[in-house]
Amino acid sequence: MIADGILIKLNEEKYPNCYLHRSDPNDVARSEEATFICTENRDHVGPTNNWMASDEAHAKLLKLFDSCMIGRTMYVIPYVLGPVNSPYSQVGVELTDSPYVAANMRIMAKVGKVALEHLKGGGFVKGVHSTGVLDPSNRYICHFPDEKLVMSLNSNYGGNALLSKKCHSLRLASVMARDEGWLAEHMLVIGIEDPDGKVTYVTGAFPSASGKTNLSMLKPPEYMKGWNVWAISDDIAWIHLDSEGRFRAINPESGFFAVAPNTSLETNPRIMEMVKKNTIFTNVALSSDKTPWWEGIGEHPRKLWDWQGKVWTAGKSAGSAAHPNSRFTTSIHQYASLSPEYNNPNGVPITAIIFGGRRSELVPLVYESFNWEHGVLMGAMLRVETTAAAAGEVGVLRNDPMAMKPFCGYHIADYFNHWLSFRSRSGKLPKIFQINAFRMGRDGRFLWPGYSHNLVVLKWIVERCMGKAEAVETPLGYVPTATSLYTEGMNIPETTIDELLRVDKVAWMDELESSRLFFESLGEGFSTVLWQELSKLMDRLRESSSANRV
Ligand code: OXD
Ligand code: MN
Repeated sequence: MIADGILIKLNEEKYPNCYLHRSDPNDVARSEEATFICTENRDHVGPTNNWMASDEAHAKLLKLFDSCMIGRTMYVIPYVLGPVNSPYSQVGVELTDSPYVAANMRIMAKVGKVALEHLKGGGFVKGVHSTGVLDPSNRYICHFPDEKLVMSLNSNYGGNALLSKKCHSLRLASVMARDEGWLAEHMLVIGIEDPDGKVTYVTGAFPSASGKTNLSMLKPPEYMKGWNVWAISDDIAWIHLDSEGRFRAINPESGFFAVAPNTSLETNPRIMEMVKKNTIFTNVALSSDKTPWWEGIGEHPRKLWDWQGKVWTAGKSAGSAAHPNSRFTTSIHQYASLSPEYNNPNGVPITAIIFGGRRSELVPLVYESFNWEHGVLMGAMLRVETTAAAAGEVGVLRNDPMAMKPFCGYHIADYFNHWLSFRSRSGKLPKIFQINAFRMGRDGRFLWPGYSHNLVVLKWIVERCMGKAEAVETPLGYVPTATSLYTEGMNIPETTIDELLRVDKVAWMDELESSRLFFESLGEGFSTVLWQELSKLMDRLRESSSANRV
């Protein structure tokens, strides 16, 4: 790859066994417009997915794939997703003509003989990928849930081409999960250790590039001695019910393919330490000493090449030096605070589920749902600002229910019903929370410092689950009292905390109206339980005048 110009070797002393890859500029993010769910019947996929009839998709793709690998090397990548020996793990095989994809897959999944051993005569997901000619007008990422097949052409970008990730672990797995009674979710999984040594496991669904990796790899702030966060997953969770009806989560992946910009020794020293060896960087900038650079990492070096390899001068060159969606791919085993439970074949027991995303206004820093159905409504109503992880405009508000809009492989109304079905199947339902670390003040600055300080929010969530932390009952749900959130040593003015926790009832009525329109667009299959929850929330907002402390 170095000889062919696909990779640039980085400084061996400072970044041993690390490489830089520069993508074609038209291929730097997930291509949602080129992503299709292919079934016989359009109703299967609903209005939030692109649909193609499976016959038509087969015919189209077979033609486009014809001879596409001539003169290239084809890599055959058998992989296991999940801990070896876990009943929840799955096998897939990806064929690709991209050495870059093969090298990334080797980090992101357990590949090789281990997959054949796990197979034991069972089925596997089939993935066919070709770089093609990177023609965006003939780019297709097609999923065939009925055949457990993915075909991806004309993109080498991670989310489009590492077929174990979004294609298998989420789009196809979500269909299997519905049919078999489990959940395949766009969620981080972490263990939060308190000063008594008790670890509480939580999952968190946030849209792409909204802080999941940072939250899962958070280093506690100085003022939270005795606390720690153990990572199990930064992106995907497969959640099964155990024999006692408890939610148990595993991470199907073995590596991180995560956003680089804004990661620094200050914001996340644990990630900085992890990526210092055996890492593939994609579309970051390059310093003259052959070390990677991105916006937010610190001082500009004197000389820099941008993500396209052009000389870049601070204050003079247009755009950013690193692409906003530039990434690192690193093995999870290099992470110092990896949970000892990461490989537990039964997964970890989940006490709380968090929904979140970027909202510069409206959504309080944290609040708790009243019950499961209300929590499912909270997830279904998730409306967030778009990020650079998908091609298209950034910062536009869109409905992204459960952070699964781009990843749910079937009708989203049906998906909500699947979530609701856990009410009767589990006697140990996790509590559901929503968080928003991106609320801004009138001056356009973030009110909350985020990063390591997010542990203050996680602590409140853990303490709510233990029945310890105080809250105020608002129409929206349980919101912390300023004192229950306050953690000794935290240096944030009380007025800022008040603003972060404020529930703006008028603005919420507008939000509910846009949720109503979204739900209406989902057709007749949309749950009556969620309609009732929405109207209860409307009534609470209309009627409320004061809040009750609970
Ligand atoms: C990702 C994404 O890369 O969500 O994880 O786009
Ligand atoms: Mn993701």
